Amino acid sequence: MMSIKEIKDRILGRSDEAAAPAAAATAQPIIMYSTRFCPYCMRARSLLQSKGWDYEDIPVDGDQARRSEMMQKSGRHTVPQIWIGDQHIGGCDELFRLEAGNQLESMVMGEKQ
Ligand SMILES: N[C@@H](CCC(=O)N[C@@H](CS)C(=O)NCC(=O)O)C(=O)O
Repeated sequence: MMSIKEIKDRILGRSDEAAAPAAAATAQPIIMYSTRFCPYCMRARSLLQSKGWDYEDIPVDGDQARRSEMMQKSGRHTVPQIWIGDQHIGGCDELFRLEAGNQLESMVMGEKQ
């Protein structure tokens, strides 16, 4: 049975070794700038975790330098902002669009985009 902490961690999209199984490495690295409580970030995190993929989550909550870096790299100001390899794919909506179009896995697991 899951502990209250594990249930909370799941809901909040946190992952630690106790709460989540080890994630698998991907051919293309996945990077996501996010904030902890943004619902779009939580949805994106949840999709990536459901795939079992390892990804780098860069928190920008209260970190203006990181947020500026995200804005400069993406040209956008909302979170999340996600990259697969060198390719900026956008936010949560775009991530789910790729999944719905069966393109996400091949981008993540492909050698080149
Ligand atoms: N369509 C975007 C929506 C993202 C979004 O609106 N994120 C909110 C946080 S939940 C945000 O960054 N708001 C700050 C702003 O609009 O400047 C996506 O799918 O990622």
